[in-house]
Amino acid sequence: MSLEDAKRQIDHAFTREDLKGPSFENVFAGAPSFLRRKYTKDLAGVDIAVTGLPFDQAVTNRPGTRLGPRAIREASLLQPCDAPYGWGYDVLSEFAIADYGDMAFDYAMPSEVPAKIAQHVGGILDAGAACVVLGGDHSVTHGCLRAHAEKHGPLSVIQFDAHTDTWADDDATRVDHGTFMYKAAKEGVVVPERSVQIGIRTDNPDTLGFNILDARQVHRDGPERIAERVHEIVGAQPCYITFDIDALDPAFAPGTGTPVWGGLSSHQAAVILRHLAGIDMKGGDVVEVSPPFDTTGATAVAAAHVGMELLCLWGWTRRAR
Ligand SMILES: [Mn+2]
Repeated sequence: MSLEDAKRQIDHAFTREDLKGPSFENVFAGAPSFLRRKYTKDLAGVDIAVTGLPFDQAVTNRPGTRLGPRAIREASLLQPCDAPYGWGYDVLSEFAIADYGDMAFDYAMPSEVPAKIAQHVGGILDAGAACVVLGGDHSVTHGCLRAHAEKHGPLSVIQFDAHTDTWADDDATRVDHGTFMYKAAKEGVVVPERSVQIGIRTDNPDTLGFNILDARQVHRDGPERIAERVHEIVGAQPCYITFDIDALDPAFAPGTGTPVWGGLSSHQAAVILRHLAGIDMKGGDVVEVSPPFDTTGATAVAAAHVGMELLCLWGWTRRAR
């Protein structure tokens, strides 16, 4: 398809014939798939499937992240006409990326959701695609970690967050966005000593052995040095990146359930992510965007950029091989 033909087409989410390539559809029009990728359940030939997990019943404070995937998709429409800044390659043109849509589940059965997520994400991985998730509250990461550990073994996790999410919780029927990392560590799907939590600025005396690079360290040492530390901790281990948007300061991401001051700037997060290039990232997510509290849309824009960076990180390592 010529560039001119592409520009005349609309609704690329459904009409695009090639899974690869940029999109020049009017940003303000048409059906909003993530980055205008094809919206499909057919994973044949797909390198990365992006899927939404619109679940928010595990929050301790303000809800609304069930509306996150839709808002992040819409905010992503600003990006797919140019190669992503600073990478030197266009992940959208080199890899087949599809929008797999959202997971179906019964909203009235929250205790079933983590297992459903593991099944949903596991199905994507079994089809031979990698998976990038749009949340949803942070509890959705638990099922994602289980699915990835099932395929790749125990994982290093790189967690951007204001909170460690390792508060003790030994009740298997509870679903809680503040305790899922405790459960994931106890289950053995993550390896705390080869994992790192970045941007933390709430107190939790029991670290469970996770490495913590708190927000003050990011401000003191700068994002390049923080990325170096992450490489030292994670090494060549298979890893999963989970980005809670509340890692960013409320000035940059107000639309989230549990905002905490003193956080990362979007610049610091962008530099850290770019400097993680080379890690063996198997999958990732961006979570905790709550559109009802996102009065300017800035939070969804930040999350859409994080989503793009996750695709770039995955592609970088496959490209190098
Ligand atoms: Mn979190």
